Amino acid sequence: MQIEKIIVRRMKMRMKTPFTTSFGTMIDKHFLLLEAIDELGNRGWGESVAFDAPWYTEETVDTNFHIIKDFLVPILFNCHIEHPDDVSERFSPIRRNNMAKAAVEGAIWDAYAKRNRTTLAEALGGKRKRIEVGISIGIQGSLSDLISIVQKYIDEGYKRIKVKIKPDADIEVLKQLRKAFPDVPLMADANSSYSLADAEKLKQLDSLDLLMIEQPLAHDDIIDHAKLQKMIQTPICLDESITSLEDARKAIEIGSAGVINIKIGRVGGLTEAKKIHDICFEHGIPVWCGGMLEAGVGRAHNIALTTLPNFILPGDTAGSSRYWDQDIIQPEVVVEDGYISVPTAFGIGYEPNIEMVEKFTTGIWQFNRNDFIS
Ligand code: OSB
Ligand code: MG
Repeated sequence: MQIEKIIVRRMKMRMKTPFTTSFGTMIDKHFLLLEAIDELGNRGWGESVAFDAPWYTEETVDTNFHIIKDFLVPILFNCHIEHPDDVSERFSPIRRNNMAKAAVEGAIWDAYAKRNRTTLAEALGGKRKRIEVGISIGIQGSLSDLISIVQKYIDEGYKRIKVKIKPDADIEVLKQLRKAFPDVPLMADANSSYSLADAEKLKQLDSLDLLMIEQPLAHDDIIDHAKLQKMIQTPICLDESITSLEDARKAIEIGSAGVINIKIGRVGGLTEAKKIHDICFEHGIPVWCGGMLEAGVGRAHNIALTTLPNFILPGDTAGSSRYWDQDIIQPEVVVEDGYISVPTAFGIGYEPNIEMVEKFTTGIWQFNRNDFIS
């Protein structure tokens, strides 16, 4: 398989409702959309999940553009690829920049699946025909707003509710939520806003029967999470801290996490995501697929990954309509009764809606292999 052309689009989409975390509020989603075209004309699509500011990890839309244009595209045009698994190997001389790598690799996975007339899910080894979905809810202005939003999503069928917490809006909010919804599968995501000094406070979560607490401590920590896990009963789920198979191995070895959230972008692509899935499976650590407020292409990749057997907890990949007035794929991602049906068309299984893609494009760059071969 030879990649002949890469098209990179800079996109801007207004979110249906702003999304607030412990770091701030996102109103517009900026991201890169990639197309990789092989020598037979198969077109694969990938989406970079980096945000416009580096609060979640160090990457941004613009750092991704720089790394893709100046490093990843030249590598890609000067190598041969038998299988998408080769891509991460070719990119390994470039340190980190995982979301940039994942966007390129994702487009190649899609092109590869189309080339082999199979679905991306099958190409990855996934078997599930439908996946269970949960929802992640940003920090709200008031408790009553939060309760009515949770009720709305429960009514829509979502199987698990995740709420964002921060040090001045945490235990009391969760207590009230648990009181209002005694039986709902509930969890909280702190996005790294605590330290080990908050252990006593976090211990109070144990009476609330939460499925897990996601990333309470530093974005790059593994050690303190292991200490915290010995002090609290609520299972710790790592998100930001796991950027590779090696991170997952170490976290499992020292007991930092009972659960791992796998995000394709954070770990550098589907190949690495699969490896993390596999090591967790071997050690009895359940995983679920995290979300980055993706548009349709990124959402489609998440759905395909979630068909692997150890994705036994509902993920954050909700339906298109939770985020967008109109998504950039057709059909859109639809949640019915708390499930998304895995598409059966080849590749990512959804067609880009070119009219919408063009509507939200703010810049476009094309790279041809002929201009790069050395
Ligand atoms: O930590 O999982 C996170 C959104 C932006 C950045 C980080 C996170 C999130 C979410 C939302 O929780 C997931 C989604 O709905 O895509
Ligand atoms: Mg998280």
